[in-house]
Amino acid sequence: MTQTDFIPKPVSKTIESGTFTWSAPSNIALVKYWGKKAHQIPANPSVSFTLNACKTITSLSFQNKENHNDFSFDLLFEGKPKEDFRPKIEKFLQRIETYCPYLKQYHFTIDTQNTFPHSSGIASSASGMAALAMNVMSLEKELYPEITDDYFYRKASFLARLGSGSACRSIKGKVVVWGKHADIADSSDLFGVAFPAKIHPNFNNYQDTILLVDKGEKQVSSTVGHDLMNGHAYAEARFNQAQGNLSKLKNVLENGDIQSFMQIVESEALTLHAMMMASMPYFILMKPNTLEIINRIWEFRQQRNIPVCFTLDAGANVHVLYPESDKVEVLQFIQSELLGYCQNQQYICDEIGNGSLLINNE
Ligand code: 2P0
Repeated sequence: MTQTDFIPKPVSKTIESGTFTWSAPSNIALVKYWGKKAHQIPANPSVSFTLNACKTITSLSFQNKENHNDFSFDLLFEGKPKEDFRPKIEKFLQRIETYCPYLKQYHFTIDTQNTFPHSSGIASSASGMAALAMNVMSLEKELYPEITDDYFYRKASFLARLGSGSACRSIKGKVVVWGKHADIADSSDLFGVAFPAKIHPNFNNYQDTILLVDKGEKQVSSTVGHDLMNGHAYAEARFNQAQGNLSKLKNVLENGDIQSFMQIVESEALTLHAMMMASMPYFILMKPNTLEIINRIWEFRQQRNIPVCFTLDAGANVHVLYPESDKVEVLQFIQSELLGYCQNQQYICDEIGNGSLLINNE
């Protein structure tokens, strides 16, 4: 598919008003997206586990309006006006306008909330943009009832990507690949696709306990971080490495080799941060407690022979990944040895989930 396939024919129908509500989860990348080309095209393919508990719930109400010249919307966060989010939403609407030419016909009220604590250091852009894209597609489905389910979800991922790259991996599927890769059928730089092969039962309900090490504002936005991969000394080697790691991880997800899984995932996390440290300007998003936790995880793994590993996002928080069968022991370890390194001892128990969900359609 190409991007022109997502431009609809002129709409023949108008709807007066309505409301949809969708939830969309966050996701955690195993092979990381870090570096992009124009129009939110990734420099390398990535793959993520879809999360379940950490999500954004967004309602979109729409009303037909007289003037069709401008975007018009009110923005609420947890029911209260939130002007800070306006520029991001305005930019999103501008980016998707070609693909959703009907948007200027309506006034929107967007009301959004997250299930995870405010400023927890967990990025809400993935779940937030995914939930908004699902709502837009619900409106599109009203206007074009003939669109197929496949098109509906593909285009939702395509739109979400234009809002925030990683958001395209929060639409549908437990494991999602975004970015063209020779080993993944139907993979595309334009949208995420559900992992096409059967995933080994070792990864069923895989656990992700998120340790909140630092809940402060990030010193560097992800968008700036991505841009710093342009002209980065190690960029080409990194993009090639990600291609190779995705091939390896594809086999691992099919054959259930958790030792190799841990090796690839931890190497990806550390490489992501190594890229940040080696960019110009350089920056460090890990905190001393991030390293303490990593060392404790390695000690525990060696002493107890339990396959627990970590990954990192673009921040100081640590995602602790482990099989469901080891949940009791690992949670005991986290509670007794790792919570002291978390801000206010805060953590979130999450696990692999299925993607976005329609909550309400009026
Ligand atoms: C990822 N991250 O694959 C990588 C790993 C963070 C670390 O994608 O500029 O919010 O909106 O496309 O998607 C975070 O960057 O950036 C991210 P934009 P995004 O999940």
